[in-house]
Amino acid sequence: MRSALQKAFLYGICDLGYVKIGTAEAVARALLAGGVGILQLRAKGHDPSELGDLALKLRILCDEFEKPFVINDHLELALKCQAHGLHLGQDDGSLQEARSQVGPEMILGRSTHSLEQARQALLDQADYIGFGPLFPTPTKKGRPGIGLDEIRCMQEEVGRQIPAFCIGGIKPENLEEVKQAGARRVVMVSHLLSSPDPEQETTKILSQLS
Ligand code: 3NM
Repeated sequence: MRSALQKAFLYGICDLGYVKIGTAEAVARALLAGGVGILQLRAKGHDPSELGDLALKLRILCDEFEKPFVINDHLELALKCQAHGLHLGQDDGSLQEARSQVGPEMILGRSTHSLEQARQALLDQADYIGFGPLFPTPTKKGRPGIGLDEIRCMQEEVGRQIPAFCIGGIKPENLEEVKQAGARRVVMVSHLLSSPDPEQETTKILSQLS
């Protein structure tokens, strides 16, 4: 799945803040069919014990589409469902420690919120980073937007070496501006999940990225 990660330009997140557990598999299928290159299960506030069945279904689905499946936060759950990746925030411990627990194969992603954190994640051998939130967003409440000024430098220094996905408040209305600022890869959560047709919307956004 590491080579699939290199080819991922649109990162989809099945976020249980927007999608009910019962419809999550269908929504994930729509995102994958629409062309997301990587899919994450994000379930803030849910106990991992509620998520085992869904995580396994999504991992199998991602196998079918040959796209990496990433679990946000929950290392044990990632191991249990044989996810291809684990995504960790700045407060979720060191990547080195996580690596020692998940073994050499698992993709490790890191959220970064500044150029300095992005550089550090590269040094810490993250396999990819998220970089944001570019704009304030209801999906990650209480965080100011970091703006677009550091994107180009981040892309040059970090994004040339590992995939770097800009994230946070990205919508069709600002996608061109985000690209002009130097972003090559993006994550979109609320826009895709709130769309009446997530598959078609994903395809449309993807066509604007390449
Ligand atoms: N992580 P939307 S911003 C999940 O900056 C997440 O680390 C962020 O959702 C970060 O596309 C974010 O709805 C929310 O704004 C992205």
